[in-house]
Amino acid sequence: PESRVTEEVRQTADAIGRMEIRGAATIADAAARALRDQAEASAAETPDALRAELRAAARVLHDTRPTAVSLPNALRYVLLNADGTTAEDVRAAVATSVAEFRDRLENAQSDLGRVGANRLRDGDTVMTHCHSTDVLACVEAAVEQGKELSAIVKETRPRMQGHITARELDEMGVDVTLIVDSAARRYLNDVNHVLVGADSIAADGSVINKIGTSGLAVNARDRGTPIVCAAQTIKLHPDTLTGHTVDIEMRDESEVIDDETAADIGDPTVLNPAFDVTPPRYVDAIVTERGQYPPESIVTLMRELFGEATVEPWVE
Ligand code: RUB
Repeated sequence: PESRVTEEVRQTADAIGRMEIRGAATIADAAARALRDQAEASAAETPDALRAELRAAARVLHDTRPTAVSLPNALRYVLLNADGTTAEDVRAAVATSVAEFRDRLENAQSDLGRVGANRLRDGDTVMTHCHSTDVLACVEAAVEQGKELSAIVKETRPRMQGHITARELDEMGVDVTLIVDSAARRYLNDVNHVLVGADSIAADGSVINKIGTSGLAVNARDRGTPIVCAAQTIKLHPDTLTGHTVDIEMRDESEVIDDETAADIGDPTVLNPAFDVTPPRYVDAIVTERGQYPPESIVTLMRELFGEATVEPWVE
């Protein structure tokens, strides 16, 4: 089945690895679509052969980036619904579950946006880190309610996802100020809320998000500025219910420094972690499509949604 993984799936996996497709929710959406393309393009004649191909495609997608749990959660959703007694049935079941999954993702984001918007008041200023579609959904819903907002946007070294956030906020009519990451503490007194997204949420309420989130949260707590994490329930990491930790992706040093500059300064070791872990005590609230939770009680929602056991349907 490995050799039958389609070029489209491989291209999606490459694009996720290179971060052309990035952000937890966007990665989940692309992975689900890639599985649908695999099912459509497959020449498999039996349901078992088709399911084996889908599992192989899921493994290729799964092995791209380790931290955003929305990726395995998306793969699990589609594979567990790939039922049918003929290959045609399985193909149809995959198409239906991918469509369902994408609808749920979209609805979850707009429901979450309305919950998050209730925290924001007319005239508020928010500080953002990285680029999160869940965070932007909260801001957009607030703007649609007629609230005028300003934003202080951290540029987010090394990949500058803050630029994407700045553009999208500007398009919503939000007044945007861009700062370098290290200026965040200086401006925390000027903001009413810090809004961040999540790649994963652990059972103890820890938020795993873009590197720099934890330092920002500690500083926000020190300054008394509330920090809110906007994360759909697809960001809840089921493995953490059984004691597993979340892998933090280490990325290439070329994202931080080019070879020539590195040589000039004596070729130091360069570390480039993409994410960090913010302990629950520094987070005021996790906003989901099911409502707002204190981080410490997110575990009750996780048990309700996942039960105790996690399955990995892509493993052979
Ligand atoms: C993106 C990042 C985002 C979350 C949430 O990291 O940390 O805050 O993924 O995004 P990267 P969303 O740029 O390395 O993928 O709310 O869109 O799921």
